[in-house]
Amino acid sequence: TALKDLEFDHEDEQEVANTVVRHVTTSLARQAYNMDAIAAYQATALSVRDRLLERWNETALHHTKKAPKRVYYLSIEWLIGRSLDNAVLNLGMRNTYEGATQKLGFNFEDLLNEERDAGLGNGGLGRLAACYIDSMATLNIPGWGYGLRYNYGIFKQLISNSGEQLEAPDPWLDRENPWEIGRLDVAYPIRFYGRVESVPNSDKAVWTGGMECLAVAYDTPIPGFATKNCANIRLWSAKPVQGFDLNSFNAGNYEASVAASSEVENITRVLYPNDNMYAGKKLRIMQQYLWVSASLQDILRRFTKLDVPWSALPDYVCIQMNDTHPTLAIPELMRILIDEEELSYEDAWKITTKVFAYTNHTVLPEALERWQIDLFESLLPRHLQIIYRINYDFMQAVAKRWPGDMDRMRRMSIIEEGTPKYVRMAYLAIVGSFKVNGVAELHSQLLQATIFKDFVEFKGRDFFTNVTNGITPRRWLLQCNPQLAALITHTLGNDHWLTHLTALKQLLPMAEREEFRKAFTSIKLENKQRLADLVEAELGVTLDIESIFMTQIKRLHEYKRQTLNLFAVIYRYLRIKKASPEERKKITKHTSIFAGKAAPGYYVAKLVIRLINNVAKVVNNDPDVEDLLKVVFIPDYSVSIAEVLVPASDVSVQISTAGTEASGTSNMKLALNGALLLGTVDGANVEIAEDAGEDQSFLFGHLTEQVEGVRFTNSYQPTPLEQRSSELAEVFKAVESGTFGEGSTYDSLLKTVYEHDYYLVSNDFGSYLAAEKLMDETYDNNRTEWTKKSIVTAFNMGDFSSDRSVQDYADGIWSVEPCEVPGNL
Ligand code: DL6
Repeated sequence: TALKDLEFDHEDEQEVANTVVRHVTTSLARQAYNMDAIAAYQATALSVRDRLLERWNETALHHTKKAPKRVYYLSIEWLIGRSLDNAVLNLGMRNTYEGATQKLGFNFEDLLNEERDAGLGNGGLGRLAACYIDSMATLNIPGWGYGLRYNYGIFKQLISNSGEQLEAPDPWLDRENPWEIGRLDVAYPIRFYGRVESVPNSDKAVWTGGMECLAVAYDTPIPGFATKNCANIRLWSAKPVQGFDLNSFNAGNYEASVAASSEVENITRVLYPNDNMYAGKKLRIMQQYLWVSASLQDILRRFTKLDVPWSALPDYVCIQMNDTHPTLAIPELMRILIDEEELSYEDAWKITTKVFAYTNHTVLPEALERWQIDLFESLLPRHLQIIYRINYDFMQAVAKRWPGDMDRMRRMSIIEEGTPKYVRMAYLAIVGSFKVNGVAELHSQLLQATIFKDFVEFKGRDFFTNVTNGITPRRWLLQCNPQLAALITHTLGNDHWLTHLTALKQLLPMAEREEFRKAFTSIKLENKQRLADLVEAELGVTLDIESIFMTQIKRLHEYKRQTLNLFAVIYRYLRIKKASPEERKKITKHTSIFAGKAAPGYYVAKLVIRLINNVAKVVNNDPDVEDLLKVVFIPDYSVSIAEVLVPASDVSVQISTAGTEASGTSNMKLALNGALLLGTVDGANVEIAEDAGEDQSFLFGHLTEQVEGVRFTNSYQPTPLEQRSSELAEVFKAVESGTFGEGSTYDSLLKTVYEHDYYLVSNDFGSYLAAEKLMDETYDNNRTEWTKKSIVTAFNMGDFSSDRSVQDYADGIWSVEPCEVPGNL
């Protein structure tokens, strides 16, 4: 096994089994003999939770005693996935629990599958938060996460008979969630609407009236790996101040009696299912305000217990904003300091601007948040006043620096003038923060050269920095690929690598050892077989594990270009159809795997899903194709499905238009598990290819600096598709002629390429095919070389551990030190 249980665990399996049984009877109120798999899972989870809570309490106590500077990670999404396996691994009790549940007659793996994913996120941004909190706990950094406890997480994706995405709710809390602790005593008042009265001769104002509700805390303990420290994700749930309106009830008007309370409860009802897309909905800004206000009240309550002056707040508190979603925290902190704590505006601003740091996760204009002023005016009138004042002072400073440069002032203003007016949240975040970072080298450069260029000139280069994203090796190697993890531990002779991932480099010479390659290959094949079994069971499609498993797993989005991959699949299919028996022998076997959700309102993205499914139907059932090509779309992509796909992949398909993907993180997960990169020069692909060594990757496509020019040509001097790419024109003809069902269904999808082709699908198609060809030749000509590349890729991924990222944040931005709970594990 990859990991021996920690020695501290003197309890034998029987004792652990007893704790599980005790929970069956005392927590679940069931007879021990009446324990089905669900009950066994619940009781096992509760038994693990008991251990987490001991650590949680010890950590809280220790941190209260030591009063270190703390970091608070504000993320509107937490894509945690399942917790049981992760928790027992981090506790060093995986084997003990496996044995204990076996004693009770259960297969531990089966119990793991009883757990529902906590899907409180859309994609990379939310999963990043989950990886970071794991690393904070592991590095003993005193940090908490704050988010929202949505009753419904990311929707469940179903695929209809015609291949379309359908959405169903995700009632993840329907069965009790054993990982959370409701803290009904930790609740804060939150106000919306109302009116503001200024207080003469002071900066202070009084905000009253409107609607009041409560934000109630729910905690999820997050154990560090091989440490006693335990972090916390505190999620807020909206609750009415009063259950219902008794007057209406007494008058027999039952609907009216609960109307107000259900309006409040709606605030945290459901996660907005948009990724990289701003929707501008009122309920969303209500979510954001409830979340940041409750989090700040909680943070400040903890701070005030220290009994130090407000000016010391930045010495004890750092708040990291995960994208602009929590930006309202800036005017909210100002409001609390001025209106409630009676500080002057200037003093409050000095403090506030030393507390916040902002991470940008996208340059896509459609994802940048800008809220309409009138929405603010009615919902958060006091905050709007404060934002106007912040902007006034900021504009003065800009004017002083560039006198008379009205155009610059217009460009940089936090308030976007026009009808209607908007608040530009990214600009507010920059002005209110002490540091801003992007999430990969290329992205951080691009931010500074494009959307934040004016701010670089104003704030100086040092104000902006880069922290390349990372992933936790505990979940994304140890947990999802236990056999590879065991091989690594065995070969290195220790499991130090799990917290020092760059130690994998020591294994690079193993690529030259035949025996090691054999072991590595056979693990990959077993993982491919496991995926093939799942696909057979779920979709009835038989996969050939000797084929190249090419995986593109991510949200469906035009900029991510699932189309480029899919059109190449169709092109391959057409080639197979035309090939002679002799030519067929030369065709490399491919399995193209897609998974991901489209935002319910994103029509073109949903059409792509439909086309993938219909291409799959035709290709997989065409006897001419034999085993040369299989196409699968795995429905309802989630963290736990990723845990099966990632270790089973040979090729990681990362093909966004250059300059559009801020970082990507599935690229890191796949590479760490030995998948070779087939990608564009975009996001973290650049650093992955650099570290893996360029020989290990298949890069293609136009570069960021070329994209603008090509776009211009596509729009203003368009050439027929045939001229841009005759291969793609052939593919489109096949689609239009009904090869994959009624051709006209896909008209609006194809139109995006025929006209404008904003994402350069036609312009990159030729080089994509060329990259695939090179990849095929490498796979077919020399499998040993392929395996070497795979090993070299995986063992060069040490820098993509989220431990490295979090350490970078701690050193370069947060200025926080570890604060380890003492004592033996
Ligand atoms: O930084 C995490 C993740 C990146 O890896 C992706 O490249 C990027 O698209 C994603 N950004 C967002 C932006 N969301 N909003 N709002 O999700 O962040």
